[in-house]
Amino acid sequence: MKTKYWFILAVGVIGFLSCAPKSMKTVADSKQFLFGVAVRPSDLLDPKDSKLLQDNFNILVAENIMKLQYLRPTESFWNWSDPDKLVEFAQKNNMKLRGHTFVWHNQNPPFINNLTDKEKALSVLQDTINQVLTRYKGKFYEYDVCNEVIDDNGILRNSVWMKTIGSEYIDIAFKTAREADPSVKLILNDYNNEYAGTTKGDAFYNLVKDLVTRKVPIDGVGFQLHVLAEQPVNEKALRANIQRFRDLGLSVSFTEVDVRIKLPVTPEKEAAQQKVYLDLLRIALEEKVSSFVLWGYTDLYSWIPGTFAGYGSAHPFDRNKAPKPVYELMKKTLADYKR
Ligand code: 9MR
Repeated sequence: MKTKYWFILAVGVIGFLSCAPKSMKTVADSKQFLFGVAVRPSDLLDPKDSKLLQDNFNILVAENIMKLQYLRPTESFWNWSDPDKLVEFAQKNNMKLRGHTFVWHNQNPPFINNLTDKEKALSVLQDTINQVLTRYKGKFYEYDVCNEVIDDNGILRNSVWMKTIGSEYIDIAFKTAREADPSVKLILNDYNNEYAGTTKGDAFYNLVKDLVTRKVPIDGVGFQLHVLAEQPVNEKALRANIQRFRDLGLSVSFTEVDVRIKLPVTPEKEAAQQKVYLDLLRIALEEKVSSFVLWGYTDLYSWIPGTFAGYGSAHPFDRNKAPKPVYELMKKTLADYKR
Protein backbone atom coordinates (compact mmCIF):
# COMPACT_ATOMS: atom_id res chain seq x y z
CA MET A 1 0.00 0.00 0.00
CA LYS A 2 1.23 3.47 -0.78
CA THR A 3 2.51 5.56 2.15
CA LYS A 4 -0.41 7.99 1.66
CA TYR A 5 -2.96 5.21 2.25
CA TRP A 6 -1.11 3.90 5.29
CA PHE A 7 -1.23 7.40 6.70
CA ILE A 8 -4.99 7.76 6.09
CA LEU A 9 -5.60 4.34 7.64
CA ALA A 10 -3.52 5.20 10.72
CA VAL A 11 -5.34 8.50 11.20
CA GLY A 12 -8.65 6.68 10.88
CA VAL A 13 -7.70 4.05 13.44
CA ILE A 14 -6.42 6.65 15.92
CA GLY A 15 -9.56 8.72 15.37
CA PHE A 16 -11.76 5.69 15.94
CA LEU A 17 -9.92 4.70 19.12
CA SER A 18 -10.06 8.19 20.58
CA CYS A 19 -13.83 8.38 19.93
CA ALA A 20 -14.52 4.89 21.30
CA PRO A 21 -16.31 5.12 24.63
CA LYS A 22 -13.83 4.99 27.47
CA SER A 23 -14.38 2.74 30.45
CA MET A 24 -14.88 4.27 33.88
CA LYS A 25 -11.54 2.80 34.96
CA THR A 26 -9.75 4.43 32.03
CA VAL A 27 -11.36 7.75 32.90
CA ALA A 28 -10.57 7.40 36.62
CA ASP A 29 -6.96 6.39 35.86
CA SER A 30 -6.54 9.35 33.52
CA LYS A 31 -7.71 11.70 36.29
CA GLN A 32 -5.55 9.92 38.87
CA PHE A 33 -8.73 9.49 40.89
CA LEU A 34 -9.23 6.38 42.98
CA PHE A 35 -12.74 5.14 42.24
CA GLY A 36 -13.60 1.81 43.79
CA VAL A 37 -16.05 -0.73 45.08
CA ALA A 38 -16.57 -3.28 47.84
CA VAL A 39 -16.43 -6.80 46.45
CA ARG A 40 -17.43 -10.35 47.33
CA PRO A 41 -15.33 -13.41 46.44
CA SER A 42 -17.81 -14.46 43.73
CA ASP A 43 -17.33 -11.13 41.94
CA LEU A 44 -13.84 -12.31 41.04
CA LEU A 45 -14.91 -15.77 39.90
CA ASP A 46 -17.73 -15.01 37.46
CA PRO A 47 -16.10 -13.82 34.20
CA LYS A 48 -18.84 -11.23 33.56
CA ASP A 49 -18.56 -9.80 37.07
CA SER A 50 -14.79 -9.69 37.06
CA LYS A 51 -14.85 -7.95 33.65
CA LEU A 52 -17.23 -5.38 35.11
CA LEU A 53 -14.76 -4.74 37.94
CA GLN A 54 -11.85 -4.49 35.50
CA ASP A 55 -13.73 -1.97 33.37
CA ASN A 56 -14.94 0.27 36.14
CA PHE A 57 -12.76 0.42 39.22
CA ASN A 58 -9.16 1.11 40.17
CA ILE A 59 -9.44 0.37 43.90
CA LEU A 60 -11.14 -2.56 45.63
CA VAL A 61 -12.07 -3.44 49.20
CA ALA A 62 -13.41 -6.73 50.57
CA GLU A 63 -17.01 -6.25 51.71
CA ASN A 64 -16.70 -9.01 54.34
CA ILE A 65 -13.86 -11.49 53.92
CA MET A 66 -11.20 -9.47 55.70
CA LYS A 67 -13.36 -8.97 58.79
CA LEU A 68 -12.09 -11.11 61.64
CA GLN A 69 -15.20 -13.31 61.73
CA TYR A 70 -14.12 -14.67 58.33
CA LEU A 71 -10.38 -14.00 58.28
CA ARG A 72 -9.60 -15.43 61.73
CA PRO A 73 -12.59 -17.52 62.83
CA THR A 74 -10.58 -19.23 65.57
CA GLU A 75 -7.40 -18.13 67.21
CA SER A 76 -5.26 -20.60 65.31
CA PHE A 77 -7.08 -20.77 61.94
CA TRP A 78 -6.66 -18.14 59.24
CA ASN A 79 -8.78 -18.01 56.11
CA TRP A 80 -6.21 -16.54 53.72
CA SER A 81 -7.49 -18.05 50.52
CA ASP A 82 -10.11 -15.43 49.54
CA PRO A 83 -8.04 -12.40 50.58
CA ASP A 84 -5.04 -13.83 48.68
CA LYS A 85 -7.20 -14.09 45.56
CA LEU A 86 -8.40 -10.52 45.98
CA VAL A 87 -4.84 -9.22 46.34
CA GLU A 88 -3.75 -11.19 43.28
CA PHE A 89 -6.73 -9.95 41.23
CA ALA A 90 -6.03 -6.33 42.16
CA GLN A 91 -2.34 -6.62 41.32
CA LYS A 92 -3.03 -8.30 38.00
CA ASN A 93 -5.47 -5.59 37.02
CA ASN A 94 -3.48 -2.61 38.19
CA MET A 95 -5.88 -1.77 40.98
CA LYS A 96 -5.18 -0.52 44.48
CA LEU A 97 -6.65 -2.02 47.66
CA ARG A 98 -8.30 -0.73 50.82
CA GLY A 99 -8.21 -2.96 53.86
CA HIS A 100 -11.31 -3.37 56.02
CA THR A 101 -10.95 -3.84 59.00
CA PHE A 102 -8.96 -4.92 62.10
CA VAL A 103 -10.71 -3.39 65.08
CA TRP A 104 -14.51 -3.36 65.09
CA HIS A 105 -17.32 -4.19 67.49
CA ASN A 106 -19.10 -6.22 64.82
CA GLN A 107 -18.37 -9.39 62.82
CA ASN A 108 -15.82 -10.74 65.30
CA PRO A 109 -15.35 -14.47 65.90
CA PRO A 110 -16.46 -15.99 69.23
CA PHE A 111 -12.91 -16.24 70.56
CA ILE A 112 -12.66 -12.43 70.29
CA ASN A 113 -16.17 -11.70 71.55
CA ASN A 114 -15.42 -13.83 74.61
CA LEU A 115 -12.17 -12.08 75.54
CA THR A 116 -12.06 -10.77 79.10
CA ASP A 117 -8.36 -10.60 79.95
CA LYS A 118 -6.54 -7.40 79.02
CA GLU A 119 -3.16 -8.99 78.24
CA LYS A 120 -4.78 -11.65 76.10
CA ALA A 121 -6.88 -9.06 74.21
CA LEU A 122 -3.77 -6.97 73.58
CA SER A 123 -1.88 -9.94 72.24
CA VAL A 124 -4.78 -10.95 69.94
CA LEU A 125 -5.12 -7.40 68.63
CA GLN A 126 -1.41 -6.97 67.93
CA ASP A 127 -0.94 -10.45 66.54
CA THR A 128 -3.89 -10.01 64.14
CA ILE A 129 -2.56 -6.74 62.76
CA ASN A 130 1.00 -8.08 62.53
CA GLN A 131 0.00 -11.25 60.71
CA VAL A 132 -2.13 -9.46 58.10
CA LEU A 133 0.26 -6.60 57.42
CA THR A 134 3.29 -8.89 57.30
CA ARG A 135 1.62 -11.17 54.77
CA TYR A 136 0.40 -8.25 52.66
CA LYS A 137 3.25 -5.81 53.28
CA GLY A 138 3.25 -3.09 50.63
CA LYS A 139 0.08 -4.43 48.99
CA PHE A 140 -2.59 -2.21 50.55
CA TYR A 141 -2.95 1.49 49.79
CA GLU A 142 -5.17 2.30 52.80
CA TYR A 143 -6.34 0.23 55.77
CA ASP A 144 -9.27 0.86 58.11
CA VAL A 145 -7.29 0.12 61.25
CA CYS A 146 -10.30 0.87 63.45
CA ASN A 147 -13.92 1.08 62.39
CA GLU A 148 -16.89 2.77 64.10
CA VAL A 149 -15.20 3.43 67.45
CA ILE A 150 -17.64 6.25 68.30
CA ASP A 151 -21.24 5.34 69.09
CA ASP A 152 -24.37 7.26 68.08
CA ASN A 153 -24.18 9.41 71.24
CA GLY A 154 -20.69 10.58 70.35
CA ILE A 155 -18.79 8.58 72.97
CA LEU A 156 -16.30 5.74 72.63
CA ARG A 157 -18.23 2.60 71.88
CA ASN A 158 -18.27 -0.08 74.56
CA SER A 159 -16.81 -2.75 72.27
CA VAL A 160 -14.93 -5.85 73.33
CA TRP A 161 -11.68 -3.93 72.74
CA MET A 162 -12.81 -1.03 74.92
CA LYS A 163 -14.00 -3.34 77.69
CA THR A 164 -10.85 -5.45 77.80
CA ILE A 165 -8.07 -2.98 76.95
CA GLY A 166 -9.55 0.45 77.58
CA SER A 167 -9.46 3.47 75.25
CA GLU A 168 -5.74 3.02 74.50
CA TYR A 169 -6.63 0.13 72.16
CA ILE A 170 -6.89 2.73 69.39
CA ASP A 171 -3.35 4.05 69.92
CA ILE A 172 -1.99 0.51 70.15
CA ALA A 173 -3.75 -0.61 66.95
CA PHE A 174 -2.38 2.30 64.93
CA LYS A 175 1.16 1.95 66.33
CA THR A 176 1.19 -1.78 65.66
CA ALA A 177 -0.01 -1.24 62.08
CA ARG A 178 2.61 1.45 61.40
CA GLU A 179 5.40 -0.78 62.61
CA ALA A 180 4.13 -3.79 60.67
CA ASP A 181 3.83 -1.94 57.33
CA PRO A 182 5.07 1.66 57.19
CA SER A 183 3.84 1.98 53.57
CA VAL A 184 0.08 1.62 54.12
CA LYS A 185 -2.04 4.69 54.90
CA LEU A 186 -3.70 4.15 58.28
CA ILE A 187 -7.34 5.19 58.47
CA LEU A 188 -9.97 5.66 61.18
CA ASN A 189 -13.32 4.93 59.53
CA ASP A 190 -16.88 5.68 60.68
CA TYR A 191 -20.45 6.47 59.62
CA ASN A 192 -22.44 9.65 60.24
CA ASN A 193 -19.12 11.43 60.75
CA GLU A 194 -19.13 13.45 57.52
CA TYR A 195 -20.58 16.73 58.74
CA ALA A 196 -18.96 19.35 60.95
CA GLY A 197 -21.39 20.63 63.57
CA THR A 198 -23.15 17.33 64.35
CA THR A 199 -22.77 15.38 67.61
CA LYS A 200 -21.06 12.45 65.99
CA GLY A 201 -19.12 14.49 63.40
CA ASP A 202 -17.63 16.70 66.11
CA ALA A 203 -16.94 13.82 68.52
CA PHE A 204 -15.14 11.99 65.71
CA TYR A 205 -13.09 15.08 64.87
CA ASN A 206 -12.14 15.66 68.54
CA LEU A 207 -11.01 12.07 68.90
CA VAL A 208 -8.87 12.30 65.75
CA LYS A 209 -7.41 15.65 66.78
CA ASP A 210 -6.39 14.14 70.10
CA LEU A 211 -4.72 11.21 68.30
CA VAL A 212 -2.79 13.60 66.06
CA THR A 213 -1.77 15.80 69.02
CA ARG A 214 -0.45 12.75 70.82
CA LYS A 215 1.43 11.69 67.67
CA VAL A 216 -0.48 8.45 67.18
CA PRO A 217 0.40 7.37 63.60
CA ILE A 218 -2.86 8.04 61.76
CA ASP A 219 -2.80 9.15 58.10
CA GLY A 220 -6.43 9.75 57.31
CA VAL A 221 -10.09 9.41 58.07
CA GLY A 222 -12.87 7.58 56.28
CA PHE A 223 -16.39 8.86 55.86
CA GLN A 224 -18.53 5.84 55.02
CA LEU A 225 -21.40 7.89 53.54
CA HIS A 226 -24.29 5.46 53.66
CA VAL A 227 -26.76 8.21 52.89
CA LEU A 228 -30.37 8.78 51.83
CA ALA A 229 -31.65 10.08 48.51
CA GLU A 230 -34.23 12.14 50.39
CA GLN A 231 -31.53 14.10 52.29
CA PRO A 232 -29.62 16.53 50.10
CA VAL A 233 -25.86 16.73 50.74
CA ASN A 234 -24.99 19.51 53.18
CA GLU A 235 -22.11 20.75 51.08
CA LYS A 236 -20.99 23.44 53.48
CA ALA A 237 -20.77 21.11 56.49
CA LEU A 238 -19.05 18.39 54.43
CA ARG A 239 -16.43 20.73 52.99
CA ALA A 240 -15.82 22.33 56.41
CA ASN A 241 -15.25 18.87 57.85
CA ILE A 242 -12.85 17.83 55.10
CA GLN A 243 -10.94 21.07 55.57
CA ARG A 244 -10.49 20.65 59.31
CA PHE A 245 -9.06 17.15 58.85
CA ARG A 246 -6.78 18.46 56.15
CA ASP A 247 -5.65 21.16 58.60
CA LEU A 248 -4.58 18.34 60.92
CA GLY A 249 -2.43 17.00 58.05
CA LEU A 250 -4.76 14.07 57.30
CA SER A 251 -6.36 12.72 54.15
CA VAL A 252 -10.08 12.06 53.77
CA SER A 253 -11.56 9.06 51.92
CA PHE A 254 -15.19 8.39 51.01
CA THR A 255 -15.15 4.72 51.89
CA GLU A 256 -18.60 3.10 51.62
CA VAL A 257 -20.81 5.24 49.44
CA ASP A 258 -24.41 4.24 48.75
CA VAL A 259 -27.58 6.32 48.44
CA ARG A 260 -30.70 4.46 49.47
CA ILE A 261 -34.19 5.24 48.22
CA LYS A 262 -37.42 4.80 50.20
CA LEU A 263 -39.34 2.34 48.03
CA PRO A 264 -41.13 2.48 45.68
CA VAL A 265 -38.71 4.21 43.34
CA THR A 266 -40.22 7.18 41.47
CA PRO A 267 -38.59 9.44 38.87
CA GLU A 268 -38.47 12.23 41.50
CA LYS A 269 -36.71 10.02 44.03
CA GLU A 270 -34.29 8.84 41.35
CA ALA A 271 -33.53 12.43 40.45
CA ALA A 272 -32.86 13.20 44.11
CA GLN A 273 -30.55 10.18 44.30
CA GLN A 274 -28.66 11.31 41.21
CA LYS A 275 -28.10 14.72 42.77
CA VAL A 276 -26.70 13.15 45.96
CA TYR A 277 -24.32 10.82 44.06
CA LEU A 278 -23.15 13.60 41.77
CA ASP A 279 -22.71 16.11 44.61
CA LEU A 280 -20.61 13.61 46.55
CA LEU A 281 -18.48 12.82 43.51
CA ARG A 282 -18.00 16.49 42.58
CA ILE A 283 -17.03 17.40 46.14
CA ALA A 284 -14.67 14.41 46.29
CA LEU A 285 -12.97 15.58 43.10
CA GLU A 286 -12.78 19.23 44.08
CA GLU A 287 -11.55 18.43 47.58
CA LYS A 288 -9.11 15.83 46.23
CA VAL A 289 -10.27 13.08 48.55
CA SER A 290 -7.96 10.12 48.75
CA SER A 291 -10.45 7.53 47.43
CA PHE A 292 -14.15 7.27 46.51
CA VAL A 293 -15.46 3.76 47.09
CA LEU A 294 -18.96 2.41 46.45
CA TRP A 295 -20.30 -0.09 49.00
CA GLY A 296 -21.29 -2.55 46.29
CA TYR A 297 -22.21 -1.73 42.72
CA THR A 298 -25.41 -3.70 42.06
CA ASP A 299 -28.81 -3.73 43.79
CA LEU A 300 -28.78 -7.51 43.35
CA TYR A 301 -26.40 -8.09 46.28
CA SER A 302 -27.21 -5.02 48.33
CA TRP A 303 -26.89 -5.02 52.14
CA ILE A 304 -29.52 -2.23 52.32
CA PRO A 305 -32.90 -4.06 52.26
CA GLY A 306 -31.77 -6.39 55.05
CA THR A 307 -30.82 -3.48 57.30
CA PHE A 308 -33.18 -0.66 56.32
CA ALA A 309 -36.62 -2.16 55.79
CA GLY A 310 -38.51 -0.41 52.99
CA TYR A 311 -35.35 1.05 51.41
CA GLY A 312 -33.45 -0.10 48.33
CA SER A 313 -32.17 0.74 44.85
CA ALA A 314 -29.12 2.28 46.53
CA HIS A 315 -26.41 1.35 44.05
CA PRO A 316 -25.47 2.71 40.62
CA PHE A 317 -26.02 -0.60 38.79
CA ASP A 318 -29.42 -2.29 38.68
CA ARG A 319 -30.31 -5.88 39.60
CA ASN A 320 -29.22 -7.02 36.11
CA LYS A 321 -25.85 -5.37 36.71
CA ALA A 322 -26.53 -2.75 34.04
CA PRO A 323 -25.44 0.83 34.77
CA LYS A 324 -28.29 3.17 35.75
CA PRO A 325 -28.44 6.69 34.29
CA VAL A 326 -26.77 7.97 37.48
CA TYR A 327 -23.68 5.94 36.66
CA GLU A 328 -23.35 7.44 33.19
CA LEU A 329 -23.68 10.88 34.78
CA MET A 330 -20.97 10.02 37.31
CA LYS A 331 -18.71 8.96 34.47
CA LYS A 332 -19.36 12.22 32.66
CA THR A 333 -18.70 14.23 35.83
CA LEU A 334 -15.37 12.48 36.20
CA ALA A 335 -14.47 12.75 32.50
CA ASP A 336 -15.30 16.48 32.40
CA TYR A 337 -13.40 17.27 35.59
CA LYS A 338 -10.31 19.41 35.05
CA ARG A 339 -7.71 18.83 37.75
O1 9MR B 1 -22.03 -4.95 53.65
C1 9MR B 1 -21.74 -5.66 54.81
C2 9MR B 1 -22.80 -6.73 55.03
O2 9MR B 1 -22.69 -7.72 54.02
C3 9MR B 1 -22.64 -7.35 56.41
O3 9MR B 1 -23.70 -8.26 56.63
C4 9MR B 1 -22.66 -6.25 57.45
C5 9MR B 1 -22.52 -6.78 58.86
O4 9MR B 1 -22.53 -5.73 59.77
O5 9MR B 1 -21.59 -5.36 57.19
C6 9MR B 1 -21.74 -4.68 55.98
O6 9MR B 1 -20.71 -3.74 55.81
C7 9MR B 1 -20.62 -2.69 56.79
C8 9MR B 1 -19.17 -2.26 56.84
O7 9MR B 1 -18.32 -3.34 57.08
C9 9MR B 1 -18.97 -1.19 57.90
N1 9MR B 1 -19.86 -0.09 57.69
C10 9MR B 1 -21.26 -0.41 57.54
C11 9MR B 1 -21.43 -1.46 56.43
C12 9MR B 1 -22.89 -1.74 56.19
O8 9MR B 1 -23.47 -2.33 57.32
